[in-house]
Amino acid sequence: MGVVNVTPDSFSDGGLFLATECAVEHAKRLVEEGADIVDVGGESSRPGSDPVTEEEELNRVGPVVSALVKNLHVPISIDTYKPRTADRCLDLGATMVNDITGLRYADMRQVVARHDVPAVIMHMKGEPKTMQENPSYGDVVSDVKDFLSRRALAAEQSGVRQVVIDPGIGFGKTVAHNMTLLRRLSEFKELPYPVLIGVSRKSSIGQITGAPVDERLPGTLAATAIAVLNGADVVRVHDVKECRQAVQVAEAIRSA
Ligand code: HH2
Repeated sequence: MGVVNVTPDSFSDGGLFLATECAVEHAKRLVEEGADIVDVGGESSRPGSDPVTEEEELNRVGPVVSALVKNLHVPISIDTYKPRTADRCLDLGATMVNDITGLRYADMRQVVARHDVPAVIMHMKGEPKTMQENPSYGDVVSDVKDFLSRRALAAEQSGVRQVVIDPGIGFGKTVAHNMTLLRRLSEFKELPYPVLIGVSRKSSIGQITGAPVDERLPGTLAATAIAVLNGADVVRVHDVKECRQAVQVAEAIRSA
């Protein structure tokens, strides 16, 4: 899954693809490099970020989704927790919803069910503005797994038929929590859903290595390969070409 952030403030590529044409060109490149899904987002969720209005979010992502649906042959996912944004983008031809709040809102569950599309249910403790203020867990893997299991069940009860789960690396978690989730990722495979991981360029990699955000590709490749080895079915990344190769090698090792 290749990331297209149509935002002025995303942590690693904010402002780069704010103009529709830039976002579309970028998405085309990601597909040429091997992305099987393109994930379009219009609101940054980096720690400390402020939400944007539904109107602003739709103004950013609507034209991009329209253009991508016409120009690309891969599924377009919409990275939003706002039901109206999701509904409109699905009307425009997107075929997947990526919800960092884990389909918390009943309206969103209904939108996903009505369009009968897959949804990513991600774990986040708190909300982006405050989530990194001293997050704590009993056992992080059990707690996150319980949350995902409950949310997936609620989604299914609302008529959602295809759920993908995501432990939410960096969303209300310390470096130790994130590393534990990656090391014990195979435990999430006990649930009957595909697993998605987004670790690309994240601050944990910076905290471990000291690398600034634009120099975190080697760390991203290591974490991505290990996630795949431990069972990740989908990886959400910025550097598709490089990650694709890491995924191919990790998959070959996993199935050897
Ligand atoms: N991470 C980000 C955004 N959306 N969705 C899922 N399912 N999993 C993730 O790990 C995830 C996500 C944050 O990364 P990015 O989009 O690059 O940054 P920003 O939120 O600043 O736009």
